Amino acid sequence: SAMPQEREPNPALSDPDRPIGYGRVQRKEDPRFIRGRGRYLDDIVLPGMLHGAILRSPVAHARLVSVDTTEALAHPKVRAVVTGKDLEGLNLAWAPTLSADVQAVLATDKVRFQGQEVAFVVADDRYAARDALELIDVEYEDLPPVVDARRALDPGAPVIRDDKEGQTDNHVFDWEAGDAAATDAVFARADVVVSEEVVYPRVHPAPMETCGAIADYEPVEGRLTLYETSQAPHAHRTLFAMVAGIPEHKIRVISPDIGGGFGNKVGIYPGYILAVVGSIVTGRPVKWVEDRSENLMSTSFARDYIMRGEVAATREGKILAVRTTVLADHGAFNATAQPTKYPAGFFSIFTGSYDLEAAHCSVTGVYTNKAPGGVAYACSFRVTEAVYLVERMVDVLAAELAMDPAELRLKNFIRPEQFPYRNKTGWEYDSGDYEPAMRMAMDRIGYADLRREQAERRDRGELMGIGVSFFTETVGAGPRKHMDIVGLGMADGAEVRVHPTGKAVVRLSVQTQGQGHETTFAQILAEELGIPPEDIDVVHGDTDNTPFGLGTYGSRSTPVSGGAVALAARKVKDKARLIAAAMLETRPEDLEWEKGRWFVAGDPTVGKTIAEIALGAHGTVALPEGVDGNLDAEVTYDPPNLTFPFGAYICVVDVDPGTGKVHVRRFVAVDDCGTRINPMIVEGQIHGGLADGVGMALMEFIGFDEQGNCLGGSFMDYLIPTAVEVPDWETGYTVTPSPHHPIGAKGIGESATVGSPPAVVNAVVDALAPFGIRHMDMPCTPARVWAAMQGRPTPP
Ligand code: MCN
Ligand code: CUN
Repeated sequence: SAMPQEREPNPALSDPDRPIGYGRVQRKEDPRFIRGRGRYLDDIVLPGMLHGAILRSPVAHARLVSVDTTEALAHPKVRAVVTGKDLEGLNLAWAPTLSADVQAVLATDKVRFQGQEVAFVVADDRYAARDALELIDVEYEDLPPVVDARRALDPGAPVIRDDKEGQTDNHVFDWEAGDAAATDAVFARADVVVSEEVVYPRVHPAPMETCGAIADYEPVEGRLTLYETSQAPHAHRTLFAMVAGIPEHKIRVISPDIGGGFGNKVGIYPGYILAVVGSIVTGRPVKWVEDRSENLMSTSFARDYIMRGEVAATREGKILAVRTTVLADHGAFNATAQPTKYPAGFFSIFTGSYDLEAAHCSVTGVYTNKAPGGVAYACSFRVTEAVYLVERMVDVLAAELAMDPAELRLKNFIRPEQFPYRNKTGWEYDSGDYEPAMRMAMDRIGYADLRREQAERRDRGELMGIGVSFFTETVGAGPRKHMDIVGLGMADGAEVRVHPTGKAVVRLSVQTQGQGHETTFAQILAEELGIPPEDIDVVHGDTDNTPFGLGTYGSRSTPVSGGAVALAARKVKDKARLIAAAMLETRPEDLEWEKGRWFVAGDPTVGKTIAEIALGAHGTVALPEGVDGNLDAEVTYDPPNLTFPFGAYICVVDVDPGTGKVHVRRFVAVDDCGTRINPMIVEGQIHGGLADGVGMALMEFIGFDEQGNCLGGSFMDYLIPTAVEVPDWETGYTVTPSPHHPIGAKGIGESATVGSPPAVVNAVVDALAPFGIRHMDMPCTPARVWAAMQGRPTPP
């Protein structure tokens, strides 16, 4: 059972010994998962359920001449075959994306990336559906593909999106932030300017469970029940209502247990829509689950930013300004998920943790013949790219100035008294105290000793590198007045009910994918009401049974829904006071609160616990005017600002001079996410994100050949780190509460993925310094490191 195991000070609260709802409690969901009782999408079997499979394009760019389904339809187990032409008739061939573009559900005119959806087969079982795909005869007429984003805007480049009226090139958007003129002026007078092209390659979230859906359309009542691997069930329901024309109250979206999302399950994929079409056509439930290659080749990739970074500084190492131009590869459809007003996400926070005089960035998005997506994989809406750029560039500057990279950072931090800090591209950092985190990381790893060891090893010809990174994250979107996705304001709901016996249920609009919401959201309520977490049930992932909200991504659950839970609990507490006063025949003003109980000021023995008050609310006591007989409350929380967690990471690597293989020897991570609800879960989030970071820095990569063939379509080619490739993580923390969040908490879910790649790459580059290397692009595979040491061109 969930017993208190450790009590940690929580400076956000008046009593520093009080943890948030018992602190390090074990995860309520784990007994279910450990015993094989998790219920994932593929575990769900509905009576009469059919199975769908998608025929995908083998080529990256081609005109679709014909699709002949005759033979597939003749397969004895096939119930339906759907093509783009069929969807055109239903006005469903194209669906809106989350970024005001459209995406083909099934190709009608052309195929635009390898793996694009061309036809959908519904059959009695998964095997028959797959067999029948081979019976479909498609004629393609090859077109030259656009693979290199740098060539996408060349005059004469093939126009990928000739479906869009007025689209005569492969340009998606231009976006800028900051003050170009002021920045140029600072650059013009700076002692030192460094510049580097920094590429954040295309990677994939690659969750253990791939994406899938089961659609169950009931024609008599016109009801659609849609089981989906979705991080945002409510937003999906609204979009389905808008696209499919099914009234929203007749759609129920259920997200069961999710085996990892990492951003991969934010969007609505053609397969989800096709499952719905399949169910409408056949009158039976239809399940569609993609396989690993489909997942890697066709669903939301991440990054793919080509960045030119520039830093202006004084000779003493004071950073004055940063400037960047970015080419963003968006693939064949602009399907990235981010707040509407931010076409390049939150990339403009690329000023990092430093106090600057000026900054400017411009981002140009282009279409290429690659899978769509763009924002996914613990990205915090492109903060990942921003942090990587600035943290790589600070190291480039350190090399130029022959300064220690940790000292250079310490010299330039935003100082504690400057918070709330408005940066030069318009962000207001809520709180921060950077130097102690940096010092703690340096102490923990023994920074000065390591530098001495490195010098000795270098003398012996050994390649040891120490990489430092310091990041500021920005998570918790809204506020709704500034942020929306396709017009839906970024707020989230929570509903609390205290049952007559004092047990409670809290219903959330966000959706866990492994982050432990069933535990931590119970802890927030436990903290506020004094009901033990084991007596609180957390309900999510079912639009019929939870309040509306935009869902889990951008580490926004704690900042937004967590705020909603705390405020709903406080409403319950206020109401409990009125009811307790009625029960005790006293005035509400005469009552005082201690955790779990209202009592008479001056006579602490006279009081009512939350459980007693709940029973009273549902009992026979006469309730005051305007108080109805329950102990429930609901809140939709519109956060006043984002939260800005931060951290200091230091990585030590050894590079084999013979093979170029990088061994990560140590990794120290000091994180600050404000008030920590459950320190164990926070550490788990950090461990996972650090592994992601090592993976991206050293091995993960979705490459393409010149024809646009995807080279990362299986786990043989797309390498993800295992326990063998990662060190034992050494973590530490500081606590700088968010001043505007109801419990002072900031998000943590993406911090380590954002902050760790630069630490690893900085370490590799530091190890290679004897070769005069100042930068190399991820992933630092043995082949690439070896080539860099030989001064040869980078292999793919
Ligand atoms: N938490 C806490 N104290 C804090 C902050 C967070 O105890 N100060 C807890 C939360 O209550 C929650 C967990 O840590 O249980 C993560 O919280 P939060 O930072 O709010 O992030 P979200 O819950 O919104 O999760 C989203 C985030 C994202 S965007 C990606 S991508 C990612 C990540 O979470 N995907 C994950 N971590 C993941 N972890 C797992 N296991 N699986 C994924 O798919
Ligand atoms: Cu960007 S990946 Mo997470 O926000 O779901």
